[in-house]
Amino acid sequence: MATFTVKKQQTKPFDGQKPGTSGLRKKVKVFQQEHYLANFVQSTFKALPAEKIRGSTIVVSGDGRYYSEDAIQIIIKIAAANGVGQVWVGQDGLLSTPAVSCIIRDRVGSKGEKAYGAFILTASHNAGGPDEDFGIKYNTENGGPALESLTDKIFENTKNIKEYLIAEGIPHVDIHNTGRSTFSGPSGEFAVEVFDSTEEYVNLMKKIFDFEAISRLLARPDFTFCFDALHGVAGVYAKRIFVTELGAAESSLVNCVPKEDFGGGHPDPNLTYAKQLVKTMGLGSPVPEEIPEFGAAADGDADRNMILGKKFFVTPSDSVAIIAANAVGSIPYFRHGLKGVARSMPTSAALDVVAKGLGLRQFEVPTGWKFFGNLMDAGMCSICGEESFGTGSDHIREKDGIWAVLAWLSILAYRNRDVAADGKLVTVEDIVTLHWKTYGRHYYTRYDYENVDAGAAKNLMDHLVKHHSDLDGLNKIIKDTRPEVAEVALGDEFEYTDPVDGSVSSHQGVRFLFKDGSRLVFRLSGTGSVGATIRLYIEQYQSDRSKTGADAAGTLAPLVQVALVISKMEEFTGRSSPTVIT
Ligand code: VG1
Ligand code: CO
Repeated sequence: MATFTVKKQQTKPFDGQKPGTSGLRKKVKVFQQEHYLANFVQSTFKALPAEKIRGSTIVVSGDGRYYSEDAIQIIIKIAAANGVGQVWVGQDGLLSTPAVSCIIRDRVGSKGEKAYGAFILTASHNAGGPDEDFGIKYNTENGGPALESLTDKIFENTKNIKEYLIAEGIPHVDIHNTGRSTFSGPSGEFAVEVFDSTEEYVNLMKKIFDFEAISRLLARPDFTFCFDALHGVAGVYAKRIFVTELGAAESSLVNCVPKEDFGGGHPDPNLTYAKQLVKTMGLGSPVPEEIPEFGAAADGDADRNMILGKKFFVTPSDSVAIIAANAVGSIPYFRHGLKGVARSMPTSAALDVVAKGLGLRQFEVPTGWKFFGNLMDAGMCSICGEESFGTGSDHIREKDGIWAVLAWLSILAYRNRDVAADGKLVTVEDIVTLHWKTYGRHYYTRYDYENVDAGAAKNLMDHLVKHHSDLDGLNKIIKDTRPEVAEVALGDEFEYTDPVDGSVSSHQGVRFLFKDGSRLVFRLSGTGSVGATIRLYIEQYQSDRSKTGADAAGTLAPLVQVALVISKMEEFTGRSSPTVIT
């Protein structure tokens, strides 16, 4: 057994190691600076209770993007030096973000031990490769992202760090073959265990869903299926679940081999970046002759999802509402009912209408999955979602792309359980349009202005806040711009008080709530790596069931124009159009 010693390495703080909405994300070149990653990891260990770290098990893995393997080796050495007893690594360093959450919660080691926390190596939907992004985030014992109280501590530590602990004598650990390597250090044995990335996660999915019912759906000759992993880590799980377990054809999987640069694309499942899938599903041009009935994609770390029907896009805000409305009958995990539902503030209120209809508790939290965790731990919420293509439930404490696909397949399987008299398949579009007819429709879109000058973005937000103190003036501008748009009834900055621990998160987005239920929300992204990204969320409710089938862009055009005028978007940012529309 190799032995190691612990070295105190001198270092200096780096600016800007503040974790954002979901961890620390920077260009790979920034992470490659000597001591940069080590500083962050040491600052994290220092923010955690020493007695919990001593002898603990920590998970380290991610979406396999460029720099992951180097990062894993560095973290192993720092963990060993900080007294961690064991590091668990998914084979090839691959674990999806939802799988990490599942590993923390469900995996039991050979001595009955469980993981205390995890470093997830991902910048999620951001591009990868030597000139693109890397990221790291820490998840805690409940399997969810570290809360702000912890990330604030980590950030404070990064500002004062003078040295970090690193093991000397641990060779490069093989992470490509499963097995256990052990080392002997000053405080005893230290082990690295490499395990199959899919097993626990697949077992969990089998407990939640009726795999036989989904297999029967996939076997129908009139049901065709397509899944695009955008070269992210989802491919590993898709192969095992959709092909091996559920019997889908291998050819229904696209871009399912993980690549460290995601094949040069943005691993972001939306209409802009999932180009190939969008075309396959008949939403681009030219429209193919044969279009699958169901298409889905996931992001780099497989926590996001996009659901498409034949020539049909399901907005993420609708998706979570529809899953919630159909969960109890279609998904065995929910057969005893839902404890409650939750959405992030900018997500459309489609979920609220379902909650009201079903008499469920409902919560509105700031952007970022960490805010759902407390509600779920307290047994207050079963299903939650974000407009940013994130959907999930209390089976883990992260959003879950593959889960969302299985949830949709379950709903389709259930709706198609008795072959209808005419034998016609109930499609994704049928399910969504029927939902609108029952609950009304929330027309919705999001405009992103990426890589805007940070000062300009701040000025724009300040300008918007000023409108709050003069709603009459604001309503006059709106009337002069588009008289058909309703008046603003309330303007504020969203503030959230966690009902479980009472913690308050303020400045979570600038809101304008209109008298007819429409909403405009502006916020700055917390996941970008350069400059600022302004997100503009636009929502309009149509309760008249006969008007739910209109074109979304056309319906929202007046409200969009109002948003651009009241924010002076072009004046502040110099941008006449957004980078991405979702
Ligand atoms: C974005 C989304 C947010 C999501 C976060 C992490 O954050 O808006 O809803 O939780 O990304 O998703 P922001 O601060 O850039 O708006 V993931 O899949 O990138 O971890
Ligand atoms: Co992600």
